[in-house]
This record gives sequence, structure tokens and C-alpha cells, in this order.
Amino acid sequence: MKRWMGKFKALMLFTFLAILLAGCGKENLTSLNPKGYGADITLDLILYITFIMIGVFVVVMVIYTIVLIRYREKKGQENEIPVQVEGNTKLEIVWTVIPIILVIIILVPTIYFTFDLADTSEASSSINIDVTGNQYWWHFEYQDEEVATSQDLYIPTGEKVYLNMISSDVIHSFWVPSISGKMDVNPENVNTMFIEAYEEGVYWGKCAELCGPSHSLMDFKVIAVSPEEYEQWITDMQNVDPEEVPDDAVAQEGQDLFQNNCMGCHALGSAPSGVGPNLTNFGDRTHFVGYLEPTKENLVKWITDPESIKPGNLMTGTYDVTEEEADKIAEYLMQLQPSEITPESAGGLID
Ligand code: HEC
Ligand SMILES: [Cu+2]
Repeated sequence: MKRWMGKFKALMLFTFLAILLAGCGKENLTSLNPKGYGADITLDLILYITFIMIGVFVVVMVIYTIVLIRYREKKGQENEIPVQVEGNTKLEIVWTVIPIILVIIILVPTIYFTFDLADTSEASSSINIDVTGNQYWWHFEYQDEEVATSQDLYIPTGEKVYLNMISSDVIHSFWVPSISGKMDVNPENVNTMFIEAYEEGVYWGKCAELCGPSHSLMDFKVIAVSPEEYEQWITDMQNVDPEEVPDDAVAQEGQDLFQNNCMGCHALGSAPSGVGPNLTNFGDRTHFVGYLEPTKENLVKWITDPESIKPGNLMTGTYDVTEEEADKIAEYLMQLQPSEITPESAGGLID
């Protein structure tokens, strides 16, 4: 009885853990519910190979069980030595050929789709975006549009968008599990991959290569909108006047403070970004610094003590503003909302 209780407890623990971990996935951060081309193919391949493996397992287990039952030692056979079989050519051929066939069945679609996903022959007639990975944020430049943004990557649905990716420091890896596979982002060479989202939505991206103390916080979003909305967004971004003075007095003070303390690293408009992210549409972010909700409280905390939010970031200790000043800057930054096309209009985050 005691022995069974132990096993029962272990079973309960596993069941509990399975249920608990199953709840860890987010609707917009899972490769098991693909919403784009790369993720779709990856899941198909995973399932295809898994089913073949299950088939192999079942066949082997059936043969194993039959052999166990059929050839077990029966009463009166205790001292009998069974017929010794050795070097059966027929069997040798069978169990060499079957695995080779299985490997080919797995290999052909895998190789086909590996090349398919690496195909950049249509890149020149498509949207190209230059992506830079930085410790611990992402920068995006729309090649032909003179539009630059950081952290939130806007793309149109239903078409392949080519990303030319490089790193400004160490190796990162670009991964949006719901819509694509992952690709390393190296300091020395440009790696190109395409992503395609089927549906509108906000998809969560991750850096998938350990790159420093805040690696796990190097999150970003892909915002997929309809092609018309995408055009609208591009136009809105092109029309931003980085010098535009906000209406209310507090935000105006914030703008002055921002220009004096922060513009050395941050860019507005299409100007190339320096050490820090482009903040042109900062007020539209669903999250900032990758993972925090853009409330005023969080923003003031980030400006006054970035280290507590993202250890090892390159902003810590490079300027001197009081909490009161940070509050005004936050007021200004949150008003930077150049477009009607936002993560919210794309359906927001599905949790
Ligand atoms: C030395 C360069 C530097 C200076 C000066 C600087 N920043 Fe930053 N800032 C950064 C870097 C680098 C990041 C990215 C941090 C990360 O995510 O790891 C950043 C990130 C941010 C973000 C988050 C952006 C996003 O969308 O995720 C905000 C907001 C911000 N800075 C505001 C400010 C303000 C306000 C000031 C001035 C008081 C300032 N920064 C001064 C380098 C700088
Ligand atoms: Cu990284």
C-alpha cells in the first residue's frame, strides 16, 4: 500500500506540473499555434517527424511484445538451448534498409523547407527592413521609406517581409515564435530571413541567444496590420516632425529636458539611432524596454533608475535628472503618438 502511495503521489505531481506548464504559453508567443509562414512549416515538420517516430516506436514495441510472449521459456524447456542464429543476411538487409528509407522520408521535406525558408530571391521586389540587434533592444529601418523605429516592428499581413539583420555588439538571435523560425544576428555579417504573418495581430518576439545580463528581457513586438494600414503607418511616420512642440506646458518642459539630456543617444523621426532606441512612436508601444507596461510610474522609474529594471543596460548613469524632471519627460514621451495605426488597432496583445 505504502509503495503505491509513493507512485500515486509522483503521478499527481507530474500531472500537476504538466497542467501548470501548459498554462505558461501565451497565445502570441507559441510555435504550437502558428500564425505565419515560417512557424507553420516548422510545426508541420515537427509533427511529421514526431508521427514517424511514434510509428517506429509502436512497431518496435509490438514486435518486442510478440517475441517476449512467443519465445519465452516454457515449462520443461529449462535446459534447452534455442537454435543459434547468426549472420542472417535477409534480416541484416531488412534492418539496414528500413532505417535508411525512414531517414530519407524525414530528410527530403526537411531539406526542401530549409532551402525554401532561406530563399531570398524575391527580396528585391519586396519590403526590406534593416534590423540591428543591440544589448538589449532592437532597431528597425525601412530601407526605401526613410522610416526608423525601435522595439515595435510593423509589417503588412500576407506578404513576405525581408529582414537584413546585423548586431552592433554581440551575437543575438531574432525569434518571433508565432510567425517564424529564428535567425542568429551576428556582428560581422548580415543574415537575411523573411517573415510573413497571416493575420493581423501583435506577436511577441524574443532574443534567443544569451547576450548578457538582460538577455531574457530583450523582447520586442511584431505588429502585423493590413497592407492599407501599413501604408498609412509609413506615411504617418514619414510626416513626423521631431521638433513639434506639444500643447501642454508640462510636456513642453519635458521636451526641453529630453532634448538637453537624452537626445545624445535617442533619435526622433528617421534620423539614425545612436546608442539608444528611436522613440518616434514611443507613446504607441504596448511595452517599453521590451517588457514593461508604459505607465507613467514605470517610465519615471526607468528614467531615474534604469539599472533596477534592466541590469547591464547602456543608459545607466549617463545623465542626471531628478524625479520631478523625469515625470515631465515621461509626460512628453507618452504623447509621442504619430499614427492611428497602433498595436491596439491591430487587435492588441492576446494573453
Ligand atoms: C548613453 C546613452 C543614453 C542616454 C544619455 C539616454 N538613454 Fe535612454 N536608452 C539608452 C539605451 C541603450 C536604451 C536601451 C536600453 C535597453 O533596453 O537595454 C535606452 C532606452 C530608453 C527607453 C526605452 C525605449 C523603449 O521603447 O524600449 C526610454 C523611454 C529612454 N531610454 C528614455 C531616456 C531618457 C528620458 C533619457 C534622458 C533623461 C535617456 N533615455 C538617456 C541609452 C541612453
Ligand atoms: Cu540579445
